Amino acid sequence: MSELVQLTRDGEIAIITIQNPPVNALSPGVPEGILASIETVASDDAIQAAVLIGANRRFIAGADIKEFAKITSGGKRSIGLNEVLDKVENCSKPVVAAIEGHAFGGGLETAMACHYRVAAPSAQVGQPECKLGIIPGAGGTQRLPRLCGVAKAAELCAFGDPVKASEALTLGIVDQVIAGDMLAGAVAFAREAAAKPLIRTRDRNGKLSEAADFDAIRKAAAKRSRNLMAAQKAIDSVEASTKMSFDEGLANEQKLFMECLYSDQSKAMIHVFFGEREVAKIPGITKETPVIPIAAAAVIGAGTMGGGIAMCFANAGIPVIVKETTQEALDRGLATIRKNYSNSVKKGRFSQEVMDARMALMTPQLTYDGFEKADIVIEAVFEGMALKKQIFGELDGIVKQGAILASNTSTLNIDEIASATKRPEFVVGTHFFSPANVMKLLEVVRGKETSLPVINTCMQLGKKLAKVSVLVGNCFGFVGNRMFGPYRREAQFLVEEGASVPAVDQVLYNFGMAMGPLATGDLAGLDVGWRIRKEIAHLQKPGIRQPVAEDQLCEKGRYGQKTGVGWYKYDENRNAVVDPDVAAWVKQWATEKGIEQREIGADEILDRCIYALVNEGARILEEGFALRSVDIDIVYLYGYGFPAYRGGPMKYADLVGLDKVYARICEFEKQHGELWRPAPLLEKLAKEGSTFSAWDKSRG
Ligand code: T1G
Repeated sequence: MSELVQLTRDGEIAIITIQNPPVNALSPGVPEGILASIETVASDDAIQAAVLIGANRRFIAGADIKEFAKITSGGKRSIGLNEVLDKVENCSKPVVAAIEGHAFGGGLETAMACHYRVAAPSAQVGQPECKLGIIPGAGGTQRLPRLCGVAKAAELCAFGDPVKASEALTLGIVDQVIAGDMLAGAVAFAREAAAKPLIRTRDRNGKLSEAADFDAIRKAAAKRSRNLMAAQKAIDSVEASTKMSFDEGLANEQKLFMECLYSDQSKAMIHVFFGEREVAKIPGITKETPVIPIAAAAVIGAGTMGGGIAMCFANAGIPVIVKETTQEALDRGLATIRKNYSNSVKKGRFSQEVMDARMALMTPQLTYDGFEKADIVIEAVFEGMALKKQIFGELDGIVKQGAILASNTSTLNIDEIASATKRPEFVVGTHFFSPANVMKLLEVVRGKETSLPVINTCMQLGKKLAKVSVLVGNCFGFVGNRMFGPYRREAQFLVEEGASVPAVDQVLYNFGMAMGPLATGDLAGLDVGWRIRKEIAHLQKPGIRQPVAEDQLCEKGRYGQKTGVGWYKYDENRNAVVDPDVAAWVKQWATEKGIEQREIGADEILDRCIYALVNEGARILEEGFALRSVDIDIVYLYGYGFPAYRGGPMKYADLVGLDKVYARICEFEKQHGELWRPAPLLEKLAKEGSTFSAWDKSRG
């Protein structure tokens, strides 16, 4: 028996225990161990039934995702699970799956091949494969509809959301919910089952004839996961279960599974799965690195960002002081917070009691009273260096030693802000994204003095605030905004050169971005970039082309949604309406600048915008302002609406091929000059036929 699967007995009941920490994935050796155990159960007359359970109160989290690359690189034929599950299902003795923690993907498929399933109240089951760009590949789309009905099975496989044990019981996925000692309860259940006739899940065809509006489910899946192939394929496979025999359905599922597995979408989404976990690993930070306890917080500024940040702390149950300079500003800030919470209550996200409890954790005030008790203070005031340094100077005299002083600046120099204090090792950037109570990304900006315990604390705090924390370096715009500059620059240049505003946005929207670059400018406020450009105008290199259109729009007071006009006009429901005036003005501004207007195709629009991201990303990596290319990808997925099925800008470039990306950028350099000078790292990797992912690995 492999050490990954243990077979023990409790009288006439066999206990098959999966022990493959941390999540009991079906790594090589586990399916084999299950198979050997089942063969023993079937052949030993002393055994009446069996329980399949996971060690550490965790059932099986699915196939070993790390193995997929071996399949797509030709090193391995398949996950080889179907043969094993066929043996489980055809075992002559009842096999009971005892589910604690997560039964996900191949884990649920294994449980459904068993004859019965019992679950702990806190257990969750699900088919999240579509979040990896694949579909269930071991019978999930054939056995699940037989247990919970066709429509529900299609939804569970297309959306990938888990269901709790109580709902799984109602749906018929599990047969009993057992509180307390799971093993004892499962063994007792198995004893009873031994006396009952065996029913294989594959034979439970009753629910296959239930009505299901597959087109409605396809539409809902397309709305929720735009352009995601796996979601649609999963629905196709479940629908096939109503038209084919079990074995035909299984073969069809395998075919669709392989189509998805070999797709770029799946490679991208598996990259994201491991990337979300990789970004939390910081060289030099270990389990021994101290974490500063955060039991009380304070936020300076109750504006859009300050208010959203305060909500994050209250949502996490951490008391938070909210300081403003005027009562009017404080009232306005609190009113916005209250409105946001009321909207959530109206939408049934949580109760009025929860809202009241969160509001009660906030202390709005005009003074620094109580700041001496705060474990972290986050400054979220206007983007002005002088004001920030004044505030950090004041905080330095008030806040207790050992507390963290953080700035929510989105562009300014953390070291310069820290220089206003005598404790730069406790100063850090915590760059939230608007709306801060919604957006999942948190850029943790390390200053040159910022200590590892402070970084460690902020990375962990991000998790507590339900954020994805990414550590970035202290360069202008850090990672996200530094790359966003060239991306939006190219979008403006393309419009000045003749592309229409909606055309540019539509190309990036079709690519999968949540919103086009120009509409995003209108959402964030065109004046934000305009003020920053004016602040740094003295830094601009002479002779380098600068976009003109957005500054001109701002000169006209067109800041975007907040003024009702920007690149677009906005109706009373904030829907964007194309404004022909803008096209006429841009034509005039371009002509004044001697910029020739021409027909521009979708490929050029896409490549200039996305490759501007990639080129700047490569510069950030070689300058050391991001630890790994995957960190940049995660920043773009959670902060800038980059589609997960593209993997992020750096992974997308890898999938296109860095040689092609480099060649295209060289073309643009010829046409548009030094703004498009390829980053040396990109040039190097392209010429070596390598990838950014390989570069990450090479840095260990
Ligand atoms: N394969 C390989 N490694 C895995 C893994 C998996 N399925 N799941 C987790 N890990 C690693 C993870 O990278 C991390 O590693 C460590 O385990 C702890 O994970 C045939 C084809 C179960 C909810 O999609 O959702 O089955 O960073 O930090 O927060 O049809 O892990 O420590 O080195 O996430 O407690 C379908 C994926 C696979 C579930 C636990 N299954 N896992 O969350 O721990 S495809 C999934 C999760 C499949 C079949 C198909 C979560 C979790 P490291 P963690 P956690």
